[in-house]
Amino acid sequence: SDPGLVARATAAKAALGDRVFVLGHHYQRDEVIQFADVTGDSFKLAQQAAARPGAEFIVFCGVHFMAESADILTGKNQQVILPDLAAGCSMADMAVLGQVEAAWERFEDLGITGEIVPVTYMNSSADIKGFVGRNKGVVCTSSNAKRALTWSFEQGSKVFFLPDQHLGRNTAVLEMGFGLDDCVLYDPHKPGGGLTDDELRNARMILWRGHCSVHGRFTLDSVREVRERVPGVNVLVHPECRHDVVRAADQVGSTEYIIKALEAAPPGSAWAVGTELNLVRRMALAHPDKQIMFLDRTVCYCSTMNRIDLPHLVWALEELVAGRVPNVITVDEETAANARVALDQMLALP
Ligand code: CIZ
Ligand code: SF4
Repeated sequence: SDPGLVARATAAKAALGDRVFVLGHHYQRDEVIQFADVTGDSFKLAQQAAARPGAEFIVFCGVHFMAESADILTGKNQQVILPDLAAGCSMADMAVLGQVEAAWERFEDLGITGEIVPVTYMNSSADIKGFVGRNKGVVCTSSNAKRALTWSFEQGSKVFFLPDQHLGRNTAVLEMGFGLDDCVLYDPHKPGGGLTDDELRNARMILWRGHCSVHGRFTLDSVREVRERVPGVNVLVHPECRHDVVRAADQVGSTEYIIKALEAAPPGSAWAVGTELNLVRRMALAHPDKQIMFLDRTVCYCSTMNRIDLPHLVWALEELVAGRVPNVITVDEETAANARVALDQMLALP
């Protein structure tokens, strides 16, 4: 990265000292990660921010929903800053509160809301987490999705899973023994979600039609191609990948699971990894004794994650040094309180 910018970021961070805490998501660029005080997935980062109440400024190098989660979990004296406001998440944007409320009204008309537990993946807006909290549901991450579903099926007979259809389907079918025909897909762009009353009455998993634009791009052909090219390769994918891809893989797991699996892998072993490219490249560089490659060379970075680059980070830090607080992400009190209910429920999962 540009030595001038590296020097400016270093100087600005030093000038701010403990007043600033920089969080770096695993999918961030190396030029940004080098300035992170902690790296992690979205939930770990939000918790780390909350664990440092002395840091007035939390600079979140990640995407919008993650900065919202950090604001929900941190104290009032802490301000969460997103260095580029255009860093959103296409998956989170696929579930808008009005659409989700319209779906819930449809379920209410059918008289089935009493049986349904709403579950939302961490990768959703604060509004959606608030909706789930108001309706006695739970948030989940890709590490605890099975525990969240197990708990939910103790509370009711159906789950309304938002916004990632793949995480919902993969967890229900591959980890909990559900059939594919227990799952239906609710499409917010079709009248009534594109489902008949009977389909909704019979379904156990009502999956929202959302997906990750990065992980959703790996295909069964990606898996076949790498197996042919690299005999003995281990295929390791994130559960945001499509169901057929996860089924064809050797291992599936969250970002933290992927990192640990690659750390523990024996020297000389070959790994094709189906997750975000910045992370895979960093893991390949960190473990030169292992052959770590990207599952499909045509799939690229998460474009919104990559919006946070060193120039944006330098700008945000220098603004803080100058006494201005740029790009603050705030969640209104009522939404935050409801979202906290759903997040606390996740933390209380057995
Ligand atoms: O795919 C993502 O964006 C993930 C895994 C986010 C997260 O929760 O850290
Ligand atoms: Fe959203 Fe996918 Fe990018 Fe994660 S990798 S921020 S889920 S679009």
